[in-house]
Amino acid sequence: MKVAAVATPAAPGAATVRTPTTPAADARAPGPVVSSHNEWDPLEEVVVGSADGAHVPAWSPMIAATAPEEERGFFQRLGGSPFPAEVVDAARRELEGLAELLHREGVVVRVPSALDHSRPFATPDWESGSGMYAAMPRDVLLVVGDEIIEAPMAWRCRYFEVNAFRPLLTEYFRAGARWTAAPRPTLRDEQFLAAEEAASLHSAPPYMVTEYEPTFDAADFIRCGRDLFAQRSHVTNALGIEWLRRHLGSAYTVHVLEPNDPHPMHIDATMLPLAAGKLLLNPERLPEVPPRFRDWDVRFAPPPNPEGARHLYMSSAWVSMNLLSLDERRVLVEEKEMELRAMLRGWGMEPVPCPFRSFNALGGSFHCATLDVRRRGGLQSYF
Ligand code: ABU
Repeated sequence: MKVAAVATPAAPGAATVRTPTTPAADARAPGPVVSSHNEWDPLEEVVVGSADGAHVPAWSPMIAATAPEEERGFFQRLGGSPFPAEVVDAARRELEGLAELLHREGVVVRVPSALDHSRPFATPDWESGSGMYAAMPRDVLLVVGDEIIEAPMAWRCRYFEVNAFRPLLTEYFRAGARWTAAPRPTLRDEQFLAAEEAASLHSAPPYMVTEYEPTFDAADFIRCGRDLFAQRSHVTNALGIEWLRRHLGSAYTVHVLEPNDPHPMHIDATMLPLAAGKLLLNPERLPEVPPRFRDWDVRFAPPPNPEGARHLYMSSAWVSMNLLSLDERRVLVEEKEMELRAMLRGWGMEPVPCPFRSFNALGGSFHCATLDVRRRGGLQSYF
């Protein structure tokens, strides 16, 4: 096996979604280039992920902990190989549709640079037969105010995924953003519960990552101004949450929730604040309103629409509630989620339908596939 010490450098400016990109920095309205404090202020600039060259992660206990059991054969057959072309093509078409919709709404759309996800790579401690993709900027990067934070991700195959976003990060940094990388975990074997250790537990292991070093995926955090809500998961450990808490300092409070999720990985199909005072909850994972939200208008998402059965290789069907807000009223919803659309209308919101069912095969939906780099609005407390 040919092993490269680092992944292919990203080609600066290479775009995978044919959509107008940001005007030159000097043509942009004055103000911070990166500024996003919550999930709902009016959206001005967003990164949309790319399905190009997506590879299936190799089967391992980490994958087994979060992938639906019925898809085990898929990973065992294709792990380390490209996702089937029809899956990637359909996801690419939907990403293009999403980017065009956002552009029509006046949002500046940015895309990651091309990265060769087929290349094996290694550190002094381990090797990975391939990378994965750059489809989910939400997992990789966390925007808190004018700062973009690179997440210390726990899946080895995602170790260099951030490289697809580096040209953008450099550009944002040049334009005044703060740019931080959380301490890069070594991801030695000690970072993971051993397969036999997991198997010896009476029930499913609570978390596959140990507390060896801090790890987190950015999608395990939800932002509500001065308050962030997090969960521990198979990729986010207590040290990772503590690292972010100390890094953000006393201006922010990081709350840890304990959803009832047997396969926790990312909190954005469990809770999603849609506006100041409006919270959408997953009725299975958070059947009781977290105390912090008792003064909010909290509603439970209806069950996902089973119509148009498709393979969900890396997520649950609850990606139905993985939404992206254009502002406090308008929110992107998968077009076939009719019950959710009706529920949102009854809540005084305007659901904006967008086809995105095929993309779900890659493990997420609108929130996962995007990173809101700039929303109009300042830092506030909502509690
Ligand atoms: N990665 C988005 C969350 C998927 C899930 O909770 O099923």
